[in-house]
Amino acid sequence: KKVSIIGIPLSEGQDLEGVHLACDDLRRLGLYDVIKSVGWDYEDVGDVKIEKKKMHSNEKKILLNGNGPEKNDQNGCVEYEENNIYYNDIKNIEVIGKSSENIFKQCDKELKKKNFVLNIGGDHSIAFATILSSVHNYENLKLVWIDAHGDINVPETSPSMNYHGMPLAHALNLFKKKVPYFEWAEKLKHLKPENVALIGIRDVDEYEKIIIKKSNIHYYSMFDIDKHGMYNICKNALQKIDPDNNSPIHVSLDIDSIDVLYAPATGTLAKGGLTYREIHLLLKMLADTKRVVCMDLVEYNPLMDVKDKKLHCDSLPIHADATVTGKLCLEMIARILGNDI
Ligand code: DIR
Ligand code: MN
Ligand code: MN
Repeated sequence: KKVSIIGIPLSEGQDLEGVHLACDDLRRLGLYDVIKSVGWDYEDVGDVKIEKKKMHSNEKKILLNGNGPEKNDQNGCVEYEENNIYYNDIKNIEVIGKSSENIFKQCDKELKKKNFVLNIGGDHSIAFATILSSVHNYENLKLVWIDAHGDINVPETSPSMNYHGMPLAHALNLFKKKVPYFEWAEKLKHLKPENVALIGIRDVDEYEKIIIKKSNIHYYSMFDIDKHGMYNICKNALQKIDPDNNSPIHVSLDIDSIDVLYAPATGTLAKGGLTYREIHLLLKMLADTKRVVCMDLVEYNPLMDVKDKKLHCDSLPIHADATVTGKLCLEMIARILGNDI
């Protein structure tokens, strides 16, 4: 029972400074002790090399000018103007594409050891490479993507041109054109939509909604969770993606899925998120499958975190200085590794 820890300080998929500090922050707050305390060995393989490039400030392009993508054609199909320029205009695509190859290789190496691979971001951009690694190593891999957002924009529909809003679409091979600096991935197996459950969504862009609805992924909005409760939602999601209960699972956890009250330190806050109990129940149920092989923990921005009030005592060996969101991250890691009460 060993965890491979991979730090992935990639922050170029979004606009804010700080998300690259998460891996070192969690190391400092007690990551190793927490992992040991729930009965696992660990191997920290350090940080993946991010291929930095000096950026000249690129003016935000208004991409959805004119009519934007057609959304009312007969089949409910999303049609959009096809134009190469969009793909080169994904912000920081060179850094992200080149670094993603490094991420893929490191993740692949760790998965081959049959360790539980813990990828600590960084922003959600890292997930294209980590997921392709998991798909590459595990036949029939299933994905549980936990997020306030869909992250399923394609360049033609993205309102921000930030790549962290697109990695799920990219991993599903929904992009219509080749992406510069991602040539290394072109021959790799991608994800199939029926193997994906997207849980917690509540802040989804106009065209993303259409993509989600027609893509054949299984999706669960906050309303679904309100109505049926997390226990039923998680049971249903697992039943849909893995009816035989025997497939390996990759969990991609965006900290912004959780309510601001419990996870204030992230760049794109969306009101009305998962409660403390809901995220713990979800991770507990996933852990109980004993089939989670890899988890991404992304979008934690230590620069935005707030002091923990310490009104409670902690059963985990977390550093006394831990801030609210940092502490939650460590609790969630313990939970996915099987911390059961
Ligand atoms: C928005 C925000 N949907 C975008 N996305 C994310 O820029 O595409 N925020 N992932 O965390
Ligand atoms: Mn995300
Ligand atoms: Mn998000």
